Amino acid sequence: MRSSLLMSMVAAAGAFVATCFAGQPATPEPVKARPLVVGFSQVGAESAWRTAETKSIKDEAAKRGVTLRFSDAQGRQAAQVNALRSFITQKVDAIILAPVVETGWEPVLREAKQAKIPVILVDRGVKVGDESLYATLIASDFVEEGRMAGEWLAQKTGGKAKIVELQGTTGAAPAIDRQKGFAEAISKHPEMKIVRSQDGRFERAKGKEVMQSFLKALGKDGITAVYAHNDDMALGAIQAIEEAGLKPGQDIVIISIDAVKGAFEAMIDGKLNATVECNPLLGPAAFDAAEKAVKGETLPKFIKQQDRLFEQHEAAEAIKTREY
Ligand code: GYE
Repeated sequence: MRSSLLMSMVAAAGAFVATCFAGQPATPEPVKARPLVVGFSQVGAESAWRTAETKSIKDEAAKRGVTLRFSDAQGRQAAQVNALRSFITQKVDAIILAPVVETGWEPVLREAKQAKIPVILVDRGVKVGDESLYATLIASDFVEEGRMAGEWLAQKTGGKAKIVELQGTTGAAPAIDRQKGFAEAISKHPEMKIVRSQDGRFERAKGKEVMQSFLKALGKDGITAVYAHNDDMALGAIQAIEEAGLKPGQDIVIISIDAVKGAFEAMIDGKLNATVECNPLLGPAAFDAAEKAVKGETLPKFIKQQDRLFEQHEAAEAIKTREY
């Protein structure tokens, strides 16, 4: 009696253990992928465009659970090189770089490559002999933007203008290329001349200062148009023009690039005539690229952003949906 009870207890226990194991998966659950650690070396905070780009990248990192190491170089290439070296020492998974100028990047990019850390370039390109030093460039075509601005101005002025040019940071890809595209477009119009051209560092205060010096040197009749490589400098120039007793947008035609909110407000006020859009919301594309590059996927060398031009008459409607 006792032994049969014992035997049935053993059998029951065995069946219980068997059921437990039958419910277990054959292989252990896959370990969840570790969130990426990404270093972002930003140029600075010189313009509304730049602030919008920083926000887009920070927001997207937070959305994806990416740990972002952020470094602001305050416009100095040396500080960006230091930031990249520190990201390499920290063994980040990927680096996002918005390079202040085009040249001088080969050594540090080679160090990143040796450490097998992919570098995603955002918004500005670099000049390197070896394209394998970066995974991709996500940016606008700045030559095309300059061309659009030049063609628009030719149409607006009937091919006749005394133009002053406010250039972006010397050596920066958008300054070089926006100058090139614009010059190419107006070269078809012999009566369109650039009478002065100077670096305004993409900053509003500097744009104003340079415009003041242009007005002083050339007088009120010496300038009929302003071409600014970004909206912030155009907004600074508008202040200088008003302080000189002239009507911006009427006495002097003004076109710039970026299409930030401030430009739409100035167009609604009739002080800016047109702006060429340049998309700063590069966060989603940058992290898509970083995730692919970390997995070892090959990316196209240039992921081009699509831009368009806005005129005054479109500003009131367009401003309602602008995100930056
Ligand atoms: O147009 C300007 C900024 O690199 C495209 O940099 C960017 C430029 C942008 O500061 O406002």
